[in-house]
Amino acid sequence: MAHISDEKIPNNVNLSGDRRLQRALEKWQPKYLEWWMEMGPEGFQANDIYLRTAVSVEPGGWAHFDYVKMPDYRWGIFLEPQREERVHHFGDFVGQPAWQEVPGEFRNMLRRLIVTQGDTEPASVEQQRRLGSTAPSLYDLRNLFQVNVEEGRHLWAMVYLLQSYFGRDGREEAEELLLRRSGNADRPRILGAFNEPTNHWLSFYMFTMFTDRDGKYQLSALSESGFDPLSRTCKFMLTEEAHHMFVGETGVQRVIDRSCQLMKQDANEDVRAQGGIDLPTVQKYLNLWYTLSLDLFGGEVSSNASDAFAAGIKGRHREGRYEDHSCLEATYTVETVENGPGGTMQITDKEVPMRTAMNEILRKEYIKDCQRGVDKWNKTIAKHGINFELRLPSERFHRHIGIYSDLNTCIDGNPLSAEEWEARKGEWLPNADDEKYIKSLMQRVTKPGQFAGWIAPPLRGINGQPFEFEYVRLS
Ligand code: BYC
Ligand code: FE
Ligand code: FE
Repeated sequence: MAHISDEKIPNNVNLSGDRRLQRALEKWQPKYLEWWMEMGPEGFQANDIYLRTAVSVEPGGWAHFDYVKMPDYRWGIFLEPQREERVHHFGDFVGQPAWQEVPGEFRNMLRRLIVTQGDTEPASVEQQRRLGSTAPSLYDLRNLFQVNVEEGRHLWAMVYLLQSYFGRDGREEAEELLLRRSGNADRPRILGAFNEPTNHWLSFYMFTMFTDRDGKYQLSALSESGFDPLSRTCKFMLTEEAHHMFVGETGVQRVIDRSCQLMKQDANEDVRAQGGIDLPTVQKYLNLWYTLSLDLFGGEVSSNASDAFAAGIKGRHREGRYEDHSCLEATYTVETVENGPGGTMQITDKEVPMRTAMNEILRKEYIKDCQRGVDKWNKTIAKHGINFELRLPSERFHRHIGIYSDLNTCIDGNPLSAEEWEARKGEWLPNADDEKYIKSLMQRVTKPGQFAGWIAPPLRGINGQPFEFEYVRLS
């Protein structure tokens, strides 16, 4: 069998000079392609798509645009260039040289973090695999596929770490990553949100807005890592993540824009009567995907998070901004939920060691970033002169992980009884009618430059092309 050449797998990890890695990847690559054909985008595998491919880490090198058939996409392995003098800059090993190999005592912790990260990448491709048949335009169809191939590359990035640094069990984990399936009862993906259906475009935009943004913060925390190969891999992944969040943020913004136009066209401001997505429904899908994504940060108080920080393996978002990089003495205030008198729930504040609160500290950064996006959406609504504001629900609302997981609350975070919750949840989360309505709108539009009636065109196209460019050649 021919050896994988640097031509076929663009990389900056000296693949052609590393026989062991080459052999491992040569075994894994056909299984990856099998997975891609079975679980990747349904249809369109033989079509030419106008895609961006990373061909080097040099400025400009990772943004090469051309028509490519997805199975021929050059999934490569790129790390930020190594800096010789890099040291641990938080945790218990501050000032010591960053690790270039996996230290034995932290091997399991590191493998678990890499596997968890790796698992989300193919999971998202699986969740999105049927969206192509209902794309609102060729522009959006192309963006979906761009996101999909890059999530595929993110899987390669984690597989590279497993195969290069973990020996046999790393290779086994790399195979397992191709065997779990999003939403499958017997072998589900690891984290909650990655088993939820994303089967229409409103959910897709909310997913790329909120769930890919979790990716940004998790990758950012891992890019601070004292395990240098992990840090360098995550830094490069972050450059691709920006486009995924752009797809989500502008996707929702275009839905809102269209919705506002339709409101003004109708005497009763009835958006659904005109085939649009009304703002209260947008709010419900925001509530759903935002809260599912909050869960991805883990428990507010976590000994795992504390251990990872202590080991210098997972830091905070932009760790350099903080003054105290040891956090051994510091505390952090979190809420606790306890049973109060007469079956009520009482919420009180509690001080916990700062290191155990690292999941919550990261989540708070994420929330700020989400709020910035929602503010932008609200500007679009205000520009139309419409009196409506979208907002982020309370952190306590609709949670399944952490201190609020047993608590029912309204969107403002005030406790509700189980009966009240059952009776009212359809006010805040998409109900069966909403789902049915949104799905009824999902009709594909295939002419270049045309868009479905429920979404406005983008302001500009991709890579300086006009939005009426033929982003996907359908014939
Ligand atoms: N669902 O100590 P705890 C992305 C588990 S997205 C199910 O509170 P810890 C992307 C947890 O594993 C970024 N289980 O939390 C986006 C633990 O299990 P064990 C993904 C959950 O350990 C879009 C137990 O509950 N990257 O890249 O600090 C498209 C107690 O947990 C969940 C990462 O997540 C959940 N939501 O874990 C494509 C980075 N949350 O040990 C891609 C790597 C927690 O008791 N992962 N559990 O069996 C991590 O950093 C951490 O594992 C977590 C938090 C963030 C998940
Ligand atoms: Fe990713
Ligand atoms: Fe992503």
